[in-house]
Parts: sequence; C-alpha cells; structure tokens
Amino acid sequence: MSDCIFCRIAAGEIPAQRVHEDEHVVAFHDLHPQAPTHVLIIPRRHLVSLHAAGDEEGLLLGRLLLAAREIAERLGIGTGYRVVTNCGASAGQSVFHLHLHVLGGRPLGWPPG
Ligand code: DGP
Repeated sequence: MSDCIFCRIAAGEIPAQRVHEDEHVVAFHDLHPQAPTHVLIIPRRHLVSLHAAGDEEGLLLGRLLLAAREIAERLGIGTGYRVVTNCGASAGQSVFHLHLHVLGGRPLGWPPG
C-alpha cells in the first residue's frame, strides 16, 4: 500500500534504523521509544492488524514472534522484555500495518495502561 508508512519503510522508501530483515519480516527501532530498547517488527506484506490475520497467516505470525525472540536476545534484553501488538485505535494502534512492539531495558509494569 503506497500510503502506508510501514509498507514504505519495508520497501526502503522511508529510512529506519533496521535491526533485522529477511524475505518476510523487517524490524527497526521505534521513532518514539517507550523503553531503552523499543523495536517494531512488521511483515513485509500489508496486514492491517493481528485482527485482520486469518488462519493462512499462521506461519507469518510465527515468524514475527520468533524474530522478536531472536532480536531481544541479540539486543541484550533476552532476560526480560515485552511483546505487544495494539489492535484497533481504542487499544492505541496508530499505524494500521500489523506490528509487534518489543520493549525492554527497564522494569515494565503490569497491568499496562
Ligand atoms: P502503534 O501505536 O501500536 O500503532 O505503534 C506505532 C509505532 O510506530 C509508534 O510507537 C511510533 C512508531 N512510528 C510511527 N511512525 C514511524 C516511523 O516513520 N518510523 C519509525 N521508526 N517508527 C514510527
């Protein structure tokens, strides 16, 4: 989608500080970090949110989660981090291209706001 900012980041049209990319997945540092480490993991293919994913996306969703684990380990937060995906504006989603937030590097409270 040409008007989707994360599609444009995946395509290399908008710069981002990338920490991982492969055929299916791109990961980069969040522009407005909420923790010392705050990475976003997106599928290259446009999907609005987790809620728009069907059974056929199971493998892709697994790839996103496994990328989260690998990146957390590599960035030194493997002993404590959070993986979050906001689904819908009322849950805080502001970019409507599926993404996982990977947060770590500080104590993370629960419940979240
Ligand atoms: P959410 O609110 O869950 O949809 O998260 C969207 C995140 O995307 C938010 O934490 C800020 C981040 N973000 C928005 N635009 C850009 C951008 O152009 N570059 C990067 N690196 N992050 C962005």
